[in-house]
Amino acid sequence: MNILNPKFIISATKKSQYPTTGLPEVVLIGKSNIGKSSFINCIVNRNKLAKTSSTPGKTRLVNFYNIDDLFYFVDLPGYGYNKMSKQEEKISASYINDYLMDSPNIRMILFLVDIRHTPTNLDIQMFDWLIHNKKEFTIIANKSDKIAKTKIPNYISNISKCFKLREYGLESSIKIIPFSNVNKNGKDEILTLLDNIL
Ligand SMILES: Nc1nc2c(ncn2[C@@H]2O[C@H](COP(=O)(O)OP(=O)(O)OP(=O)(O)O)[C@@H](O)[C@H]2O)c(=O)[nH]1
Ligand SMILES: [Mg+2]
Repeated sequence: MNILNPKFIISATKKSQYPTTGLPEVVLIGKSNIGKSSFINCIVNRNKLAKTSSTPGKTRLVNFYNIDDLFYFVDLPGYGYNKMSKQEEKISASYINDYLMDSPNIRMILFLVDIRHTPTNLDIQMFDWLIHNKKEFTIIANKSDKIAKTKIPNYISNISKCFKLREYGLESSIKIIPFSNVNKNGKDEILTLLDNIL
């Protein structure tokens, strides 16, 4: 896939604002500051299409990007940003929930976690929610530039253990892809995945 014309469409606060073209949607979920917005920029080869920040809590709404009229990237707010007020947290959670619960066009869910760290309690909650709601998803182990290449398999198997993939019999159905927005590790694999599902 060679992306030529990615366009920002809308920052939605309610379902009535979601696009109605019926194009498939590829959605990014994960904790604040994990690199969801950076991931979109990396895949579409633009530095500033999606707004990113070194401070967590940058993305607050449901952002739709039209990618060459082939699909939408949907950038959701992150969770677990501890400087958010309870009220803000509730609003963010409702945006995430509303979108994931009943968007008919979701084709692919990319669940970003930090390759270096044991998934947080909120990551585990998100994982359980996805499983419980029978959502198919792929885990992106981001920020792999921060660890030695030779150690990547160890970190991936730690994430797999924390999510109990083997125990749940999910080892073969849920992929964990090491990725980096900095050195583009994993980018080709994602582009191939997108080609295959679209
Ligand atoms: N080293 C490294 N830094 C990254 C990577 N991906 C993102 N970052 C940095 O992490 C910070 C957060 O990135 P964002 O893309 O804004 O994160 P987000 O998940 O969209 O965050 P919210 O909008 O708060 O939910 C920025 O400073 C990025 O430069 C990566 O693969 N490697
Ligand atoms: Mg963001």
